[in-house]
Amino acid sequence: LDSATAPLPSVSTSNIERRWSDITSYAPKKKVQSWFQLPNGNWELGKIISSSGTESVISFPEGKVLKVNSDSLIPANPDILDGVDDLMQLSYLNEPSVLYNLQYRYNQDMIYTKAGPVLVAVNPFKAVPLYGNDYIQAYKNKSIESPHVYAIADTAIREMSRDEVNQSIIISGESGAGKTETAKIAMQYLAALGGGSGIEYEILKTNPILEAFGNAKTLRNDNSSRFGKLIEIHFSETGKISGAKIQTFLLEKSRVVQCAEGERSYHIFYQLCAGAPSALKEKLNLKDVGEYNYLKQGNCYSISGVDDSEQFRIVKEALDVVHVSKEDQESVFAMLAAVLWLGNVSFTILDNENHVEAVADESLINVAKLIGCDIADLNLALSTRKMRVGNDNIVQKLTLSQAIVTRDALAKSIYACLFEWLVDQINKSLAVGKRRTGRSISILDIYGFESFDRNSFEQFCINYANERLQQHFNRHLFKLEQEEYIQDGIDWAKVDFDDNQDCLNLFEKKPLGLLSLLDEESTFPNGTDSSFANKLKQHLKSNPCFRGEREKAFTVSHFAGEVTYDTTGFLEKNRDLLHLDSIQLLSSCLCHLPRIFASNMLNQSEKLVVGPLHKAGGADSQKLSVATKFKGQLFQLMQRLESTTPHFIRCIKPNNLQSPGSYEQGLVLQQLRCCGVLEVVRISRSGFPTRMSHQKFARRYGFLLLENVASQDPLSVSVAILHQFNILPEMYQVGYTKLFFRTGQIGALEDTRNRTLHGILHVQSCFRGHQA
Ligand code: AOV
Ligand code: MG
Repeated sequence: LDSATAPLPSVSTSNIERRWSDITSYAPKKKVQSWFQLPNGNWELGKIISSSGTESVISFPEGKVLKVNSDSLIPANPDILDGVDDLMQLSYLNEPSVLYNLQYRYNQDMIYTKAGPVLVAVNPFKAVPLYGNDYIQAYKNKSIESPHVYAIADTAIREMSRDEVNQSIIISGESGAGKTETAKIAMQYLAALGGGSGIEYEILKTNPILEAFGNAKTLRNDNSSRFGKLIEIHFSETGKISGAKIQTFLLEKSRVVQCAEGERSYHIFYQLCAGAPSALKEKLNLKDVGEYNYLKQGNCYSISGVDDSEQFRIVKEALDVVHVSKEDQESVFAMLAAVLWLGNVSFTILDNENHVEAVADESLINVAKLIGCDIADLNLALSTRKMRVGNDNIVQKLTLSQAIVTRDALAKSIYACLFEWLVDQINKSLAVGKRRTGRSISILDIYGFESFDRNSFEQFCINYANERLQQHFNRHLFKLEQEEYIQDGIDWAKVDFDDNQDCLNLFEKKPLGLLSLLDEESTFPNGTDSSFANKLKQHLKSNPCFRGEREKAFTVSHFAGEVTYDTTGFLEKNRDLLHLDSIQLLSSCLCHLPRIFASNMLNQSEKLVVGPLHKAGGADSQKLSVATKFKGQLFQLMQRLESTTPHFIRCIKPNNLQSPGSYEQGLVLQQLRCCGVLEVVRISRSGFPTRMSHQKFARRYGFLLLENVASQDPLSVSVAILHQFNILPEMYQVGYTKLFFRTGQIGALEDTRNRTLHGILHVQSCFRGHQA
């Protein structure tokens, strides 16, 4: 029982964030360390030499001595606390101390630190020696204790079987902070522990595929996810992986046809052009990346340190593993080539009304050949539009700008359908067998918060998703926590946190929220981006999270900072219409993929509706706007996550250069502040994160009791256990229905229980051996 009775670190909540003037009152003689903020905003550690009244003299390591206002000093922790594993252990939990602790660890490649229940991961931007089989085994055997994604994944597995509750690992952070890498590291651990059936290998191979088709180089991240992903990994009774299911959210379609200077389109296009063997190149008429308009605009073709042709080989191999046939793979590549050639299709102007037809050049011919349709049909689909007027079908010629929009819409929808089709194929291959247990661990990796010089509809959706996710984080770590304490009659100090409900209301309120107004304007035939912007300014000007800007722009105060959105293109992207002509064209194709796409698209007419689908119409089924559909998906996602035990990982980007060894305090601090990490630590420190009902506690540990308890009711048994194990009174609280423990308390009990059980089993097997 050693570990249970060992002295426990004392937890104190009284000395959090004291200002220097408080400290000096009881330790005036000692040379205490203190933080002083330099004009550049960074903090420097100095020693107080003397202080009198409001002034202190402070000396810095290089011999510099300053006389400063005592109020500007913030107490530093004693050296012995340098680089602690968990920020909860810091005596002073002020911002410079937290920044310093993370930096101290980061400099030694210890990129993971606990912040109470949350794992903080600082992106190393280089290979760090923390992964692989030896580490996995060590975390499995618990021979390493330091914080790690592996430890989080391990806890998820244990809690899944202990509590019989599904688990989720929710990874958040700004663009480029390391979410996708972290998700892969977690998958690696789950695959290693739950492996055996071979399905784990397939699961890991979905990563290169989805990254090739759904990631791209942006100004923030060379491998930026342009879609959200939830992967649900299912486990059998015996703890083996039995299958998985991937759900994706809103792929950034516009990137296929346009991207900013210095950015790339989706990796797969460059991989295909660089890596296709010559026979395939010939068949698809593939040219150099520089020949394609869609790839030219970013003026960026390669990523330093990445070999696109080698990546192509890896993707093909992965497609084999998830059972996409060679024939289907070739169709996939043909569709990619078709998209590229579509971007090169040009138009000639026929009359002075600017009506056009497509030029019947190599590009048009190649597109027709690749998707398997008639050149004339393709030309008609790109340059005309059939309309019904009364009972007549009339054909309207398109103007140049309409034809370009039609062409790009076709390219975007072919690509989006291809992506969906791939996810479907992957899901078929990973399908959970019939003997599903319903136990699963889900990993959420979405696109991170983004703020560029110019932000459009895509950033609007991405940041809205992050806002929702932040609320989930807040709900779990603050609101629910506080409510649960109050309900169970536990004393505790309330901690304030930044609630982002106001910002969510700005998006979601009906009828006067950003999403509703966007949908309303999208359904008006005469609605334009400027009329939309004007409506926002008119209706939302009194909202504290909203600010109208010049011309067509507006600013939102997000939890992670202010972002100014330019409404140009909002309505078109939200409507996301594909003309019936294009759908009909695809359904007439010889190549089977476009036909599959078309049959999926046919049940979406060109009419945009807002709100719930009208089922009755039958044939006239209608299309939801992009924003409404996305909002629905996010609500569903949050509901699903609500039914799981969450494990949160916060990724932090230490610099904007994507380079190792650079830790910008200001940048890190801003991320720590906006995601509420410090408040989480404060809550956990003053709170009791582990809890168990009286019944469960009595059932689980009752057998360890050495003496019989007079009354068998769960509360009496529980209290007897607490006494027997000498759990200090300040380490737990007894609520009306549950016991609440400070961090680490249950661990010691679990160890004893496991050792005792192991002992019993050992005795039993010896006994059986003896009988035989
Ligand atoms: P993100 O997922 O958070 O951004 P990534 O996971 O793609 O960010 O990480 C960005 C880059 O940081 C990676 O390509 C790696 O080079 C590096 N990196 C991250 N984590 C590690 C690690 N543990 N070890 C080594 N390098 C790492 V976005 O998808 O843009 O929001 O939409
Ligand atoms: Mg990512």
